[in-house]
Amino acid sequence: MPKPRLAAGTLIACFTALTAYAQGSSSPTPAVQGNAITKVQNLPNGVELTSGPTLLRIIALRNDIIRVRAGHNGTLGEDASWAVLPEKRAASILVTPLKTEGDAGFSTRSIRVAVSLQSGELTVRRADDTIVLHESLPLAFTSGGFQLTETMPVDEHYFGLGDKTGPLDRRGHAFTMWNTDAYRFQESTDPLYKTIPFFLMFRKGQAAGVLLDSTWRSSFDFGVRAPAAYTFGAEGDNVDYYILAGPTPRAVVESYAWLTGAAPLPPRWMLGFQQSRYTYTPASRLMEVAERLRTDRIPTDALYLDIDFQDRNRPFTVDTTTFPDLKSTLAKLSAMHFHTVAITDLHIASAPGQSYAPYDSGIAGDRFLRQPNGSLYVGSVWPGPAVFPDFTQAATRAWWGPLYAPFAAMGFEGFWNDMNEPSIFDSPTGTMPLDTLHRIEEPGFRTRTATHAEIHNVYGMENSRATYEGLLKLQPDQRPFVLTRASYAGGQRYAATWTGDNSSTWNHLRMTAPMLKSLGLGGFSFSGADVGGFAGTATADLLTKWIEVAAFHPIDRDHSEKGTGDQEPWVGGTAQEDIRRRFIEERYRLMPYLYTLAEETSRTGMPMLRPLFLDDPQATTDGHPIDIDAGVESEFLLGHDLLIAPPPYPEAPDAYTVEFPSPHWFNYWTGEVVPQPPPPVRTPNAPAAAMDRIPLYANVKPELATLPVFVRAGSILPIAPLTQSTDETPAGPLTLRVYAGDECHGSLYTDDGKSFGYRREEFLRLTFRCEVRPDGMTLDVSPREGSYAPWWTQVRVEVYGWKPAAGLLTINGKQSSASIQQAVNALVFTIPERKEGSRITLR
Ligand code: NBV
Repeated sequence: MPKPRLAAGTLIACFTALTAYAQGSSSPTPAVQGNAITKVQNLPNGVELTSGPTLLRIIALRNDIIRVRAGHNGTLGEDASWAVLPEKRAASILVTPLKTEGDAGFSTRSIRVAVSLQSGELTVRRADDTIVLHESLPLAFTSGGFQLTETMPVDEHYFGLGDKTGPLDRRGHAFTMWNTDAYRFQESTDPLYKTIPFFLMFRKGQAAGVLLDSTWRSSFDFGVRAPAAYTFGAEGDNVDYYILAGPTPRAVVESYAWLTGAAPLPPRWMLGFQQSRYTYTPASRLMEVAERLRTDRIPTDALYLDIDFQDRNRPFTVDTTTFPDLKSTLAKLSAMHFHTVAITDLHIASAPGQSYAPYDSGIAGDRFLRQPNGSLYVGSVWPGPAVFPDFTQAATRAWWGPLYAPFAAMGFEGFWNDMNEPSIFDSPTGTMPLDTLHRIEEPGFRTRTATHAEIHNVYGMENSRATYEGLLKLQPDQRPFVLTRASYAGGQRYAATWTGDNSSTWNHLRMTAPMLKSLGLGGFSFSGADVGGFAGTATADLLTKWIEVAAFHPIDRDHSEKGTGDQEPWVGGTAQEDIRRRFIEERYRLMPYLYTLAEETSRTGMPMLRPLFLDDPQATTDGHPIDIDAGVESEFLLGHDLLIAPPPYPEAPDAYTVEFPSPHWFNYWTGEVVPQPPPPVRTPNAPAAAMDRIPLYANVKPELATLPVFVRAGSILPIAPLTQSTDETPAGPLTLRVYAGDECHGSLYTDDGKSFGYRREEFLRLTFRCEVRPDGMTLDVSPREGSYAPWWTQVRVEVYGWKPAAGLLTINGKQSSASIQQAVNALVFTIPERKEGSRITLR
């Protein structure tokens, strides 16, 4: 290969930039002779390098996404993945080989990939020369595994890794990925239920991402072992990771969805309030709860049946003594507009000769995991001794799916896959032995036997996949609802999730925001935490505040453990219930906005619940992510437009500061503009300098009955009349709340909420724009897109933050006689819905 020459100044500039990047790293680029590159082969889409026994291949899937693979015996590992879609792994673009002395690599339109020939270290830069990632040590193979070591700039912050507790910013913390039944987890418990080995780096307003595609036990250390380096690696030796160059956090999240797939559009009822308990039994208790929800007018969509509805805890059975006629119970609930979800754990009771169909058919088809000596693996869980389906075989999943047929026919509309880490009671590790054998028989994979050490982290995901795909086969035109506890990267394609067995404490309420933000960054937009807490009994105030906050979570499910006090919305008296009802009602009014967000997730991967930096990476003047400021961790965005700001310590009566990621906001409840604050008070918690770096803040005094919610200026929110379930057609006009501001816009997506008709154009999409001009305000409602007819015939428009001089309203060029009413902080008028769209002018 000809060695291209570059001006010496360029090399010096690069070195200086790297040193500045590390800022404090004692040895930014140690020369490790042993890792010198001995062979370089440029490929049309990347480069292949050899260093001793190590083979490294870096290819560009897109201008902004590269895949890095390495093997240490002169070959690469198997090119297969449970997380990354096959067509994405096969994507490639043409690259330009690097012409920098001392480096091998390539450039695309967006990035430059360079591997030092001397040390083997990889550096990825964006076209603007900012550094995406820079190895401070070359890739190292350890016994059976590998580790990557990257320079950790002092002002870089790390987000993601999915199901994790602790501060949203992972800097200064280390984590393990090993799916674990973490009953009663606490703030520093690690690992938890899911493995999402994907994180974002954020520095000076720019973001990038890394997906480590390894199902083996993996670890991530952001400066714990070495203060100037972050490391990640896994126990398996197949090095396979992706670097996503951003540079916006939104681009990183969308790239991750491009690689692993976005969560499919859920049935609309998933977004309603859900009531659960371990367990509503007997049937009369379930009906009592259902009836009370309706008589107390607590809008609700879903009810759950936990393990005690089954015969001796055996999955896919019914305890007919407590549920003598489950079919008619479910029919009654359905007539009351409830959707009932059944738990179906994956451990199948080991019950030979007992006519237990899942066991018998599984044995007949050889569907269960075996030990190295060939005998079945049996572990004790809820049903006692149990066997475990071998979900990494397509044939096992095809066997599992039909087990749902009688339950779907009975009237269950959703299914819940619990305990699928998998959790085993009689094992010292809480899970099955690492040498338990799984069989991979799967399109896209080499057919082979793998140990549990390799499959453990993907086992729960393949369980939920079997459920999802099985339901799709049984009911091809019904969107499945599957809730899973364990999963892996990409698992969002099959199931929604929740944060597992939290506790009924104020601290656990506080932990919900960072946990759900992190899950959302990792593809799991449809997530929730047990409202009121699972373990323990919530006090009335805690349950109230939790219901308030969770009204703005993607999944809003009240759930509690066996043996704890009641936790339904009426518990604690009518004063508390009235507050709780108000918030659940508000969720239902916001349903058009929520459903529009869910559709956005399914199209782009953008999570419904977001950290503030995701939409506003440039919020702060010094480029730090606003979410790391004290107290801001509890705030979250619901979509681009709503900011929810619970107290950072929700039980404390102290006033607190809400920070906003952009300068103009309205109070959601009153429609008032959030005023520019007086000059900051210099207290230790809110030093003036910190406040100077953010666009806007407000001081709030917490109260039990209120929750600060704000709307971004320039939003248009679609709101519906209140219903008691999403099955009900709202009666009355659609409301558009227009909050005057720059780039004023909004949208609405709807469809039948349950079928795949939307793939056949049976949806309705509208976009709204408003503009304030010197001579008045215009509001444009786009023509209808899609063939689905709206439920409204009129649109009620509420305008906040702007007043007309003359009070004249023109609709599509004609002066309207419709009256403009002055409500508190808003102008209100009603216009007819029109298929062709409308232009409204206010003067
Ligand atoms: O099935 C019972 C529970 C369930 O309610 C909970 O949500 C799961 O996370 N399950 C765990 C097993 C027992 C936990 C003590």
